[in-house]
Amino acid sequence: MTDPGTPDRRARALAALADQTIELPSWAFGNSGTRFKVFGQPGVARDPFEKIEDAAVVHRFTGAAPRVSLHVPWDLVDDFGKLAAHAADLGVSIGAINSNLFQDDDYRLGSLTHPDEAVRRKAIAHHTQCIDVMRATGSTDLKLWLPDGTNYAGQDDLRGRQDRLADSLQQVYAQLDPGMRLLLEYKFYEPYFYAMDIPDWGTSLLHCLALGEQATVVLDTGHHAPGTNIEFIVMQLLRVGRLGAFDFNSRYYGDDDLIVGSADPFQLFRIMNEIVAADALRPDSGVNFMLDQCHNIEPKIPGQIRSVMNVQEATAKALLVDREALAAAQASGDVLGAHGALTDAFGTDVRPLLAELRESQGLDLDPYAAYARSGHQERIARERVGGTQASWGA
Ligand code: LRH
Ligand code: MN
Repeated sequence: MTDPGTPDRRARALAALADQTIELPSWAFGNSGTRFKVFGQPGVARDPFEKIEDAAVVHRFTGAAPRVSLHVPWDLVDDFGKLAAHAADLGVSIGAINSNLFQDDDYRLGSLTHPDEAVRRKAIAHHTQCIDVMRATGSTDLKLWLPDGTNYAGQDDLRGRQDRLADSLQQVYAQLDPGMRLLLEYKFYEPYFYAMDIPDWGTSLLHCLALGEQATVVLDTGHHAPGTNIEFIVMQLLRVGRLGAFDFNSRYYGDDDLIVGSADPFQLFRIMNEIVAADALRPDSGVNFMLDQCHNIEPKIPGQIRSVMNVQEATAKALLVDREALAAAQASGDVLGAHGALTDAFGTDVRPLLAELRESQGLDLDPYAAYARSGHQERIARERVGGTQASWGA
Protein backbone atom coordinates (compact mmCIF):
# COMPACT_ATOMS: atom_id res chain seq x y z
CA MET A 1 0.00 0.00 0.00
CA THR A 2 1.63 3.26 -1.12
CA ASP A 3 0.90 6.32 1.06
CA PRO A 4 -0.88 8.75 -1.24
CA GLY A 5 -1.03 11.46 1.33
CA THR A 6 2.57 12.62 1.82
CA PRO A 7 2.64 16.25 3.08
CA ASP A 8 4.38 17.37 -0.10
CA ARG A 9 1.86 15.66 -2.37
CA ARG A 10 -1.03 17.08 -0.32
CA ALA A 11 0.44 20.58 -0.57
CA ARG A 12 0.78 20.30 -4.35
CA ALA A 13 -2.73 18.91 -4.57
CA LEU A 14 -4.15 21.80 -2.54
CA ALA A 15 -2.42 24.32 -4.80
CA ALA A 16 -3.75 22.65 -7.97
CA LEU A 17 -7.28 22.32 -6.55
CA ALA A 18 -7.28 26.01 -5.61
CA ASP A 19 -6.76 26.86 -9.31
CA GLN A 20 -9.35 24.41 -10.65
CA THR A 21 -12.43 25.92 -12.29
CA ILE A 22 -15.51 24.18 -13.65
CA GLU A 23 -17.86 25.86 -16.12
CA LEU A 24 -21.59 25.46 -15.53
CA PRO A 25 -24.23 25.01 -18.26
CA SER A 26 -27.03 27.61 -18.17
CA TRP A 27 -29.49 24.92 -19.29
CA ALA A 28 -28.92 22.91 -16.11
CA PHE A 29 -30.89 25.62 -14.29
CA GLY A 30 -33.94 25.23 -16.52
CA ASN A 31 -36.43 22.38 -16.53
CA SER A 32 -35.42 19.31 -18.54
CA GLY A 33 -36.58 15.79 -19.09
CA THR A 34 -37.03 13.13 -21.66
CA ARG A 35 -39.42 12.60 -24.57
CA PHE A 36 -41.81 11.29 -21.98
CA LYS A 37 -41.94 14.27 -19.65
CA VAL A 38 -40.23 17.55 -18.77
CA PHE A 39 -40.93 18.12 -15.06
CA GLY A 40 -41.40 21.56 -13.56
CA GLN A 41 -39.97 22.37 -10.15
CA PRO A 42 -40.60 25.25 -7.70
CA GLY A 43 -38.17 28.17 -7.98
CA VAL A 44 -36.71 27.26 -11.36
CA ALA A 45 -35.09 30.11 -13.29
CA ARG A 46 -37.34 31.87 -15.78
CA ASP A 47 -34.78 33.67 -17.93
CA PRO A 48 -31.01 33.84 -18.61
CA PHE A 49 -30.57 36.46 -15.89
CA GLU A 50 -31.98 34.11 -13.25
CA LYS A 51 -29.96 31.19 -14.66
CA ILE A 52 -26.81 33.26 -14.13
CA GLU A 53 -27.96 34.16 -10.60
CA ASP A 54 -28.29 30.43 -9.88
CA ALA A 55 -24.85 29.71 -11.33
CA ALA A 56 -23.39 32.49 -9.18
CA VAL A 57 -24.88 30.83 -6.10
CA VAL A 58 -23.08 27.59 -7.03
CA HIS A 59 -19.85 29.56 -7.34
CA ARG A 60 -20.48 31.32 -4.01
CA PHE A 61 -20.75 27.99 -2.18
CA THR A 62 -18.06 26.02 -4.08
CA GLY A 63 -15.56 28.73 -5.07
CA ALA A 64 -14.80 26.72 -8.20
CA ALA A 65 -17.48 27.62 -10.79
CA PRO A 66 -16.73 31.16 -12.05
CA ARG A 67 -18.09 30.70 -15.61
CA VAL A 68 -21.47 29.94 -17.19
CA SER A 69 -21.84 28.62 -20.72
CA LEU A 70 -24.82 29.84 -22.72
CA HIS A 71 -26.92 28.17 -25.39
CA VAL A 72 -28.26 30.08 -28.41
CA PRO A 73 -31.21 30.61 -28.87
CA TRP A 74 -32.26 29.27 -25.43
CA ASP A 75 -30.40 32.18 -23.75
CA LEU A 76 -31.20 34.90 -26.30
CA VAL A 77 -31.57 38.35 -24.71
CA ASP A 78 -31.91 41.82 -26.21
CA ASP A 79 -28.62 43.01 -24.72
CA PHE A 80 -25.83 40.47 -24.16
CA GLY A 81 -23.59 43.22 -22.84
CA LYS A 82 -26.13 43.74 -20.06
CA LEU A 83 -26.22 39.99 -19.38
CA ALA A 84 -22.42 39.88 -19.17
CA ALA A 85 -22.47 42.88 -16.79
CA HIS A 86 -25.09 41.11 -14.68
CA ALA A 87 -22.78 38.09 -14.49
CA ALA A 88 -19.82 40.26 -13.54
CA ASP A 89 -21.84 41.94 -10.78
CA LEU A 90 -22.47 38.46 -9.38
CA GLY A 91 -18.80 37.44 -9.58
CA VAL A 92 -19.02 35.13 -12.59
CA SER A 93 -18.41 35.44 -16.35
CA ILE A 94 -19.91 34.10 -19.55
CA GLY A 95 -18.06 31.07 -20.88
CA ALA A 96 -18.58 29.06 -24.04
CA ILE A 97 -21.37 29.94 -26.44
CA ASN A 98 -23.21 26.83 -27.65
CA SER A 99 -24.86 26.81 -31.06
CA ASN A 100 -28.10 24.90 -31.65
CA LEU A 101 -28.63 22.95 -34.87
CA PHE A 102 -31.05 20.41 -33.37
CA GLN A 103 -34.42 22.19 -33.09
CA ASP A 104 -35.17 23.54 -36.55
CA ASP A 105 -37.37 21.77 -39.11
CA ASP A 106 -35.02 22.88 -41.88
CA TYR A 107 -32.33 20.67 -40.37
CA ARG A 108 -34.33 17.41 -40.55
CA LEU A 109 -31.93 15.98 -43.14
CA GLY A 110 -28.90 17.86 -41.88
CA SER A 111 -27.60 21.34 -41.21
CA LEU A 112 -23.91 21.94 -42.05
CA THR A 113 -24.04 18.66 -44.02
CA HIS A 114 -27.37 19.26 -45.77
CA PRO A 115 -27.43 18.57 -49.54
CA ASP A 116 -29.11 21.96 -50.10
CA GLU A 117 -26.58 24.81 -50.04
CA ALA A 118 -29.26 27.24 -48.79
CA VAL A 119 -29.81 25.14 -45.65
CA ARG A 120 -26.05 24.96 -45.05
CA ARG A 121 -25.83 28.72 -45.46
CA LYS A 122 -28.57 29.14 -42.82
CA ALA A 123 -26.67 26.91 -40.38
CA ILE A 124 -23.44 28.81 -41.03
CA ALA A 125 -25.27 32.11 -40.44
CA HIS A 126 -26.44 30.79 -37.06
CA HIS A 127 -22.77 30.56 -36.07
CA THR A 128 -22.19 34.10 -37.29
CA GLN A 129 -24.88 35.08 -34.77
CA CYS A 130 -23.18 33.02 -32.04
CA ILE A 131 -19.82 34.69 -32.77
CA ASP A 132 -21.50 38.10 -32.47
CA VAL A 133 -22.79 36.99 -29.05
CA MET A 134 -19.22 35.99 -28.13
CA ARG A 135 -17.98 39.46 -29.03
CA ALA A 136 -20.71 40.98 -26.80
CA THR A 137 -20.04 38.70 -23.83
CA GLY A 138 -16.26 38.48 -24.12
CA SER A 139 -16.44 34.72 -24.69
CA THR A 140 -13.64 32.95 -26.56
CA ASP A 141 -15.12 29.45 -27.01
CA LEU A 142 -17.66 28.64 -29.74
CA LYS A 143 -19.00 25.20 -28.95
CA LEU A 144 -20.51 23.31 -31.87
CA TRP A 145 -22.18 19.97 -31.31
CA LEU A 146 -23.15 18.61 -34.72
CA PRO A 147 -26.49 16.76 -34.37
CA ASP A 148 -26.50 15.81 -38.07
CA GLY A 149 -26.89 12.21 -39.18
CA THR A 150 -28.97 9.66 -41.07
CA ASN A 151 -31.34 6.90 -39.99
CA TYR A 152 -31.13 4.42 -42.88
CA ALA A 153 -28.26 2.98 -44.89
CA GLY A 154 -28.13 4.67 -48.28
CA GLN A 155 -30.26 7.59 -47.09
CA ASP A 156 -27.44 9.94 -48.14
CA ASP A 157 -23.83 9.71 -49.38
CA LEU A 158 -21.69 9.47 -46.23
CA ARG A 159 -18.61 10.90 -47.98
CA GLY A 160 -20.56 13.70 -49.64
CA ARG A 161 -21.85 14.75 -46.24
CA GLN A 162 -18.29 14.86 -44.87
CA ASP A 163 -17.11 17.01 -47.76
CA ARG A 164 -20.01 19.43 -47.31
CA LEU A 165 -19.36 19.46 -43.55
CA ALA A 166 -15.69 20.29 -44.05
CA ASP A 167 -16.61 23.21 -46.29
CA SER A 168 -19.28 24.51 -43.89
CA LEU A 169 -16.95 24.24 -40.89
CA GLN A 170 -14.28 26.14 -42.83
CA GLN A 171 -16.75 28.98 -43.40
CA VAL A 172 -17.59 29.09 -39.66
CA TYR A 173 -13.92 28.84 -38.67
CA ALA A 174 -12.97 31.71 -40.98
CA GLN A 175 -15.21 34.05 -38.94
CA LEU A 176 -13.42 33.46 -35.62
CA ASP A 177 -11.43 36.36 -34.18
CA PRO A 178 -7.86 35.72 -33.07
CA GLY A 179 -7.97 34.19 -29.58
CA MET A 180 -11.31 32.53 -30.26
CA ARG A 181 -11.64 28.74 -30.46
CA LEU A 182 -14.02 26.36 -32.18
CA LEU A 183 -14.86 23.43 -29.88
CA LEU A 184 -16.19 20.56 -32.01
CA GLU A 185 -18.32 18.02 -30.14
CA TYR A 186 -18.94 14.44 -31.30
CA LYS A 187 -21.65 11.93 -30.35
CA PHE A 188 -21.95 8.29 -31.41
CA TYR A 189 -25.77 8.19 -31.72
CA GLU A 190 -28.98 10.28 -31.28
CA PRO A 191 -30.80 12.11 -32.63
CA TYR A 192 -29.94 9.88 -35.60
CA PHE A 193 -29.51 6.16 -35.34
CA TYR A 194 -27.71 4.83 -38.49
CA ALA A 195 -24.80 7.28 -38.78
CA MET A 196 -23.96 10.51 -36.99
CA ASP A 197 -21.76 12.77 -39.16
CA ILE A 198 -19.35 13.40 -36.26
CA PRO A 199 -19.75 10.11 -34.32
CA ASP A 200 -16.39 9.89 -32.62
CA TRP A 201 -13.25 11.65 -31.49
CA GLY A 202 -11.36 10.62 -34.60
CA THR A 203 -13.82 12.29 -36.94
CA SER A 204 -13.91 15.43 -34.83
CA LEU A 205 -10.09 15.49 -34.70
CA LEU A 206 -9.79 15.04 -38.48
CA HIS A 207 -12.01 18.05 -39.06
CA CYS A 208 -10.14 20.08 -36.42
CA LEU A 209 -6.77 19.27 -38.00
CA ALA A 210 -8.13 20.30 -41.40
CA LEU A 211 -9.45 23.61 -39.97
CA GLY A 212 -6.44 24.86 -38.02
CA GLU A 213 -4.94 25.55 -34.60
CA GLN A 214 -8.06 27.26 -33.21
CA ALA A 215 -10.14 24.10 -33.62
CA THR A 216 -10.21 21.55 -30.81
CA VAL A 217 -12.29 18.56 -29.74
CA VAL A 218 -15.00 18.51 -27.05
CA LEU A 219 -15.27 15.22 -25.18
CA ASP A 220 -18.76 14.74 -23.72
CA THR A 221 -18.49 11.79 -21.33
CA GLY A 222 -22.01 10.66 -22.30
CA HIS A 223 -21.35 10.45 -26.03
CA HIS A 224 -19.54 7.12 -26.34
CA ALA A 225 -20.60 3.56 -26.94
CA PRO A 226 -20.96 1.62 -23.66
CA GLY A 227 -17.62 0.21 -22.53
CA THR A 228 -15.53 2.81 -24.36
CA ASN A 229 -12.20 3.54 -22.61
CA ILE A 230 -12.73 7.30 -22.41
CA GLU A 231 -9.49 8.05 -20.58
CA PHE A 232 -7.57 6.57 -23.53
CA ILE A 233 -9.26 9.16 -25.78
CA VAL A 234 -8.39 11.87 -23.25
CA MET A 235 -4.73 10.77 -23.31
CA GLN A 236 -4.58 10.72 -27.11
CA LEU A 237 -6.25 14.13 -27.57
CA LEU A 238 -3.91 15.66 -24.97
CA ARG A 239 -0.96 13.98 -26.72
CA VAL A 240 -1.80 15.82 -29.96
CA GLY A 241 -2.80 19.04 -28.17
CA ARG A 242 -6.42 18.99 -29.36
CA LEU A 243 -8.46 18.40 -26.24
CA GLY A 244 -10.35 21.69 -25.98
CA ALA A 245 -13.00 20.85 -23.44
CA PHE A 246 -14.98 18.32 -21.50
CA ASP A 247 -18.73 18.10 -21.18
CA PHE A 248 -18.86 16.25 -17.91
CA ASN A 249 -21.86 14.15 -16.90
CA SER A 250 -22.50 10.48 -16.28
CA ARG A 251 -24.72 7.80 -17.72
CA TYR A 252 -25.85 4.21 -17.31
CA TYR A 253 -27.10 3.56 -20.84
CA GLY A 254 -27.60 6.48 -23.27
CA ASP A 255 -26.80 10.18 -23.15
CA ASP A 256 -28.38 10.36 -19.70
CA ASP A 257 -26.71 13.67 -18.66
CA LEU A 258 -26.73 12.65 -15.01
CA ILE A 259 -24.54 14.16 -12.29
CA VAL A 260 -20.88 13.64 -13.16
CA GLY A 261 -19.31 10.84 -11.16
CA SER A 262 -22.67 9.57 -9.91
CA ALA A 263 -22.80 6.52 -12.21
CA ASP A 264 -19.09 5.67 -12.43
CA PRO A 265 -16.81 7.61 -10.05
CA PHE A 266 -13.85 5.35 -10.88
CA GLN A 267 -14.16 6.30 -14.57
CA LEU A 268 -14.14 9.99 -13.66
CA PHE A 269 -11.05 9.36 -11.51
CA ARG A 270 -9.32 7.56 -14.39
CA ILE A 271 -10.10 10.51 -16.68
CA MET A 272 -8.73 13.04 -14.17
CA ASN A 273 -5.72 10.79 -13.66
CA GLU A 274 -4.84 11.21 -17.37
CA ILE A 275 -5.38 14.96 -17.02
CA VAL A 276 -3.02 15.19 -14.03
CA ALA A 277 -0.48 12.85 -15.64
CA ALA A 278 -0.35 15.20 -18.66
CA ASP A 279 -0.17 18.27 -16.40
CA ALA A 280 -3.37 19.49 -18.10
CA LEU A 281 -5.12 20.68 -14.95
CA ARG A 282 -3.30 24.02 -15.12
CA PRO A 283 -5.62 26.96 -15.88
CA ASP A 284 -3.56 27.71 -19.02
CA SER A 285 -3.68 24.11 -20.29
CA GLY A 286 -6.34 25.02 -22.83
CA VAL A 287 -8.76 22.39 -21.49
CA ASN A 288 -12.11 23.89 -20.48
CA PHE A 289 -13.70 21.69 -17.82
CA MET A 290 -17.46 22.12 -18.31
CA LEU A 291 -20.53 20.35 -17.03
CA ASP A 292 -23.28 19.36 -19.45
CA GLN A 293 -26.10 17.96 -17.37
CA CYS A 294 -29.86 17.97 -16.89
CA HIS A 295 -31.39 17.77 -13.44
CA ASN A 296 -34.68 16.23 -14.59
CA ILE A 297 -36.04 15.29 -11.14
CA GLU A 298 -33.62 16.82 -8.60
CA PRO A 299 -33.27 20.50 -7.62
CA LYS A 300 -30.92 22.34 -9.97
CA ILE A 301 -28.60 24.38 -7.73
CA PRO A 302 -27.85 21.54 -5.26
CA GLY A 303 -27.37 19.26 -8.27
CA GLN A 304 -24.74 21.58 -9.69
CA ILE A 305 -23.06 22.01 -6.29
CA ARG A 306 -22.82 18.22 -5.90
CA SER A 307 -21.45 17.96 -9.45
CA VAL A 308 -18.68 20.48 -8.81
CA MET A 309 -17.81 18.65 -5.57
CA ASN A 310 -17.67 15.31 -7.44
CA VAL A 311 -15.20 16.71 -9.98
CA GLN A 312 -13.11 18.18 -7.15
CA GLU A 313 -13.09 14.82 -5.35
CA ALA A 314 -12.02 12.89 -8.46
CA THR A 315 -9.34 15.51 -9.14
CA ALA A 316 -8.04 15.41 -5.57
CA LYS A 317 -7.72 11.62 -5.73
CA ALA A 318 -5.87 11.87 -9.06
CA LEU A 319 -3.52 14.46 -7.56
CA LEU A 320 -2.70 12.06 -4.71
CA VAL A 321 -1.51 9.26 -6.98
CA ASP A 322 2.08 8.34 -6.00
CA ARG A 323 3.49 8.92 -9.48
CA GLU A 324 7.01 7.84 -8.58
CA ALA A 325 5.77 4.48 -7.28
CA LEU A 326 3.45 4.18 -10.29
CA ALA A 327 6.25 4.84 -12.79
CA ALA A 328 8.58 2.41 -11.00
CA ALA A 329 5.95 -0.34 -10.96
CA GLN A 330 5.12 0.26 -14.63
CA ALA A 331 8.80 0.17 -15.58
CA SER A 332 9.40 -3.06 -13.66
CA GLY A 333 6.29 -4.80 -14.98
CA ASP A 334 4.74 -4.87 -11.52
CA VAL A 335 1.18 -5.07 -12.84
CA LEU A 336 -0.63 -5.09 -9.52
CA GLY A 337 1.76 -2.62 -7.96
CA ALA A 338 1.00 -0.15 -10.74
CA HIS A 339 -2.74 -0.74 -10.60
CA GLY A 340 -2.53 -0.46 -6.82
CA ALA A 341 -0.98 2.99 -7.04
CA LEU A 342 -4.15 4.15 -8.74
CA THR A 343 -6.63 2.23 -6.60
CA ASP A 344 -4.90 3.40 -3.40
CA ALA A 345 -5.40 6.99 -4.44
CA PHE A 346 -8.96 6.30 -5.57
CA GLY A 347 -9.66 4.66 -2.22
CA THR A 348 -8.40 7.70 -0.32
CA ASP A 349 -11.00 9.79 1.49
CA VAL A 350 -10.18 13.25 0.14
CA ARG A 351 -12.97 15.07 1.92
CA PRO A 352 -10.62 16.26 4.71
CA LEU A 353 -8.24 17.64 2.06
CA LEU A 354 -11.12 19.44 0.28
CA ALA A 355 -12.36 20.76 3.64
CA GLU A 356 -8.86 22.16 4.18
CA LEU A 357 -9.01 23.78 0.73
CA ARG A 358 -12.41 25.36 1.41
CA GLU A 359 -11.32 26.57 4.85
CA SER A 360 -8.34 28.28 3.18
CA GLN A 361 -10.81 29.92 0.76
CA GLY A 362 -13.18 31.07 3.54
CA LEU A 363 -15.86 28.69 2.34
CA ASP A 364 -18.02 26.28 4.30
CA LEU A 365 -16.30 22.89 4.52
CA ASP A 366 -19.35 21.17 2.96
CA PRO A 367 -20.90 23.40 0.26
CA TYR A 368 -23.81 21.02 -0.28
CA ALA A 369 -24.84 21.04 3.39
CA ALA A 370 -24.21 24.78 3.64
CA TYR A 371 -26.54 25.45 0.72
CA ALA A 372 -29.24 23.27 2.29
CA ARG A 373 -28.93 25.27 5.52
CA SER A 374 -28.96 28.63 3.66
CA GLY A 375 -32.70 28.69 2.94
CA HIS A 376 -31.92 29.91 -0.59
CA GLN A 377 -33.87 27.07 -2.23
CA GLU A 378 -36.97 27.89 -0.20
CA ARG A 379 -36.51 31.61 -0.96
CA ILE A 380 -36.41 31.24 -4.74
CA ALA A 381 -39.38 28.85 -4.58
CA ARG A 382 -41.27 31.58 -2.71
CA GLU A 383 -40.10 34.52 -4.83
CA ARG A 384 -40.09 33.06 -8.33
CA VAL A 385 -43.80 32.88 -8.92
CA GLY A 386 -45.42 33.85 -12.19
CA GLY A 387 -43.74 33.99 -15.55
CA THR A 388 -42.65 30.88 -17.41
CA GLN A 389 -39.96 28.59 -16.08
CA ALA A 390 -37.02 28.13 -18.44
CA SER A 391 -37.12 24.74 -20.10
CA TRP A 392 -34.84 22.64 -22.26
CA GLY A 393 -35.63 23.68 -25.69
CA ALA A 394 -37.66 26.78 -24.81
C1 LRH B 1 -25.81 17.18 -27.06
C2 LRH B 1 -25.16 18.02 -25.98
C3 LRH B 1 -24.50 19.28 -26.47
C4 LRH B 1 -25.41 20.40 -26.06
C5 LRH B 1 -26.62 19.74 -25.56
C6 LRH B 1 -27.29 20.50 -24.48
O1 LRH B 1 -26.27 15.97 -26.54
O2 LRH B 1 -24.31 17.21 -25.26
O3 LRH B 1 -23.30 19.51 -25.78
O4 LRH B 1 -25.66 21.31 -27.03
O5 LRH B 1 -26.19 18.49 -25.11
MN1 MN C 1 -22.48 17.94 -24.52
